[in-house]
This record gives sequence, C-alpha cells and structure tokens, in this order.
Amino acid sequence: MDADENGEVDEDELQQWMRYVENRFVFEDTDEKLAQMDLDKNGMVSIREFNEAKYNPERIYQDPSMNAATAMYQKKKDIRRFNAADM
Ligand SMILES: [Ca+2]
Ligand SMILES: [Ca+2]
Repeated sequence: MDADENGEVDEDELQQWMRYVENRFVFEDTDEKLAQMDLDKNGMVSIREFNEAKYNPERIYQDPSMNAATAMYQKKKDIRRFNAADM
C-alpha cells in the first residue's frame, strides 16, 4: 500500500490501493460468475448457458438484483417479446 515506502500512505497511494483492490474484486467476481455459468466448462459462456443461468432460480441466488420472481417476470416478458416479433 505504501508504494514509495516512506512510511506514510498519501492520497495517491491510497487511491492506487483502492483501485487495485476494487479491480481484484471485480475480476474475482467475474471468474466466479463465469465458472458458475459455464455449464459445459469450455471456458466460455454461450447464449444458452447465459439464459440458463439467468432464468434458472437455483443458479441466480448469488445475484441480489435477481430473485426468482424477477427472473420469472423477465422470462415472461422475453417470451412475450419473442412471440410479438414472430408474426
Ligand atoms: Ca508513501
Ligand atoms: Ca460453455
């Protein structure tokens, strides 16, 4: 954290540190999400896998912005949109 090792942490050093920690968390989170969504473990998330993760209530429990009810609602909305487009 004390980048120039002068025994004190100045604003720049604190900012750098925060950015580093933030990035690390973001990447760790992405890794985790990818691993959860990548059902056939080929290192990539296909649209099918993405939808699976998005709409399967058991798989979205870690996303606080998405509960089962929201997922159901969104799925219905998507289906409606899909049906409406298919005329
Ligand atoms: Ca320093
Ligand atoms: Ca995959």
